[in-house]
Formats: sequence, C-alpha cells, structure tokens
Amino acid sequence: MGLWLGLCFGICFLTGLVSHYAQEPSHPIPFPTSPSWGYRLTQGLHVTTGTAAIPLLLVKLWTVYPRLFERLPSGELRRLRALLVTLLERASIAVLVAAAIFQLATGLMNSAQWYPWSFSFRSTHYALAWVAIGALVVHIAVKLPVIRQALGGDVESSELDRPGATEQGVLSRRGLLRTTWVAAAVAVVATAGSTVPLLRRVSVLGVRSGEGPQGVPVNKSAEAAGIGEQQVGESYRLEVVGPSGTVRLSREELLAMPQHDEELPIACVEGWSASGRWSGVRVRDLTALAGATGGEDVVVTSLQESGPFRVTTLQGNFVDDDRTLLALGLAGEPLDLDHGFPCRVIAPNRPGVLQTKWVARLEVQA
Ligand SMILES: Nc1nc2c(c(=O)[nH]1)N[C@H]1C(S)=C(S)[C@@H](COP(=O)(O)O)O[C@H]1N2
Ligand SMILES: [Mo]
Repeated sequence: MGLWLGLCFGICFLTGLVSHYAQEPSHPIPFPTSPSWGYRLTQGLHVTTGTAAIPLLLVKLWTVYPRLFERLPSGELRRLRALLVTLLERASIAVLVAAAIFQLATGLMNSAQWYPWSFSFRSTHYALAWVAIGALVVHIAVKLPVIRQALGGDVESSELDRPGATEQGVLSRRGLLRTTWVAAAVAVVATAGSTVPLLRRVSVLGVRSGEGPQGVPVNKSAEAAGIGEQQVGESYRLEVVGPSGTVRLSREELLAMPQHDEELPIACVEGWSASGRWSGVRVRDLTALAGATGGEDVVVTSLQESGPFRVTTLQGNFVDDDRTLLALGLAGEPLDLDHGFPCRVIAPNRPGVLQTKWVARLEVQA
C-alpha cells in the first residue's frame, strides 16, 4: 500500500511542479510548446494519481493510526534520547498526515470546482506540496528497514500486525489489499473520463461530461464572466499594441487575414480536457502588425472586467509558435460566445487557465 501511495504522491508532485511552472508569467527556462498534448497528459496524470491516492491514504491511515496514539514504552521514558527520537518521529508523521490530507482534500475540491476558501489555491497547494513531499522523504528514510523487510516478506505474514490483537479480523491482509485496489480503480474510472475520451461513458463522477458547445466543455460561461452582447457586437475592436504603435481590428478584418487550422486541446488544471479544431489568425502575424520582430512576450487582456484570468502573459516562445492562434472559430463554426467569441487564445501545451477568452487587447512587451 505504501509503495503505491509513494508512487502516486511522487507522480502527483512532479506533475504538480510542471503545472505550477507552466502557470508562471515568466519562464527562465522556456516552457516547451511541444508536444501540444504534453500538459493534457501531465495534468491528467496529476489529477488521476491524486484521486487514486485518496482510497490508498484512507486505508493506510486506518492500518496505522493506532500507532500514533501508542503509549510511549515506559522503560524508554527514562532515556531522554529515545523519548526525543520517538516524539520527533511522531511529529514528522503528524506533519506528513496533515499535509497529505490537506493536499488530497483541496485537490479533490478543486477538481470538483468547489472553492470554499479565500486563500490562493495555487500557491497554497504548491507550498504544502513541498511540506508533504519533504515529510514523505523523511518518513521513507526512517522506515527504510521496515519497508525492505515488508517488501521482501510474505503478504500473509502477520508479524507486523498490531500488538495485542487477540483474534483474527474479518478481512484478511490480502482481502484488504484487493479491496483497496478495487476502490482506487473505481475512483479513477469514475472520474478520469473528464480527460480520457474512452472513459467518458463510465465516468459517472466526472465533473465535465466532455460535452459543450462545439464539442468542448465550457469552464466559465460568458454570462458568469459578465460578457455582454454589446461588448462583442459590431463595435468590437481588437487592440494590438507594439513598438510601432497601436492597431485596431474588427472581427471582419481579423477574418480577412490569413486563416489557419489547428487541432489543439483545452486542458484545464482541474483535470478535464478536450480537443478541438480551432481556426483563426496566428498570434505572431498580429503582433507583427504592431512592429514585433519575434521573441517578445505578449500580455493578453480579456474584455472580462474582473477575475483572476483576465490578464495573462503569452511567453515569447508561445507567440513565435505557428500553432498559437487567436481563434475565431471552433469545429468549423464561429466561436461560441461561451468559448470566447469574438476571439480567444489557443496555444499548444498550455494550461487551460491561460487560454484567454474574449480577448480585447494584445500588448507586445519591450
Ligand atoms: N477571460 C477568461 N478566459 C478564460 C477563463 C476565464 O475565466 N476568463 N477561464 C479559463 C479556464 S480556467 C479554462 S480551463 C479555459 C476553458 O475554455 P473553454 O471554456 O472554452 O473550454 O478558458 C480559460 N480562459
Ligand atoms: Mo481551467
């Protein structure tokens, strides 16, 4: 159980680092734009391994919790050093357990789009990830002898069972393991359809059915973002600001520019993803109109009046990539208002949260 839990936490931690880095506004080492499905894969793994870890952690805690409250052996009480070591070990386990529960609980709530807290999810989940992984490494180091013995030993062996047990429990050790695998598998299959199309029909607990206008689910609707018809009507102009000045373009003028088609996914940090066929203008063709020469970051501002995703930074290597579009269409139709009409950013290998909808302004950074 511990081995699988360690594996899940390890994958979750590494893919979490990827996601955190991808969301930073500036990248000392450029975040790659290829493969276009990279973030879809890493974030899918992040949410899937996190989900699988929930039943694993619950069973693990159930099997070990009495140890946290075990009385200190009285013989050792007299020896200060032994007492200190025991207390330190319990404190480190308390930190591990608290951080692990916090991570899995907030992660689960996030993937269910439930944010009942006021702190920043990303920075808190990130900070606690280091606490959890640090405490886990200490825990593994301390328990290495026990781990080696257990992995090399027989599952049926009851040598490490609770001291003081007088009769056999209702569930055998193997039975408990099997039940846990089944629980973890059910948790994964019931939710992974949000990102694995083949599982869509069986993922009864998936937050996103994979359905939505033009075959792509909607994260925030135009109504929820406060986008009104008047903002996106005839008077709409995209503003492109660069070293040579400001260019204003209507939707018709954008449609008159060279159009390109790209098959690219929306991969939400919450764990759902879907691929779409987008059409529109290359962002670098647009920034070139305002005098950009390539390599510059571009700040994207939405028509949306407030909200954490109103302003995002499109890093230079994303701007330069031919697949990065200011999309005007999806699935052969004009973009649905809920997908960001009149136009939205769609770039390869990028967290969904940065694929800004209802774009009002592109500003080339010096
Ligand atoms: N302006 C704006 N753009 C936004 C958002 C938003 O709230 N406001 N949400 C983002 C998030 S979190 C995701 S996952 C994608 C989802 O795009 P979709 O709703 O077209 O599927 O849009 C992104 N673009
Ligand atoms: Mo998202």
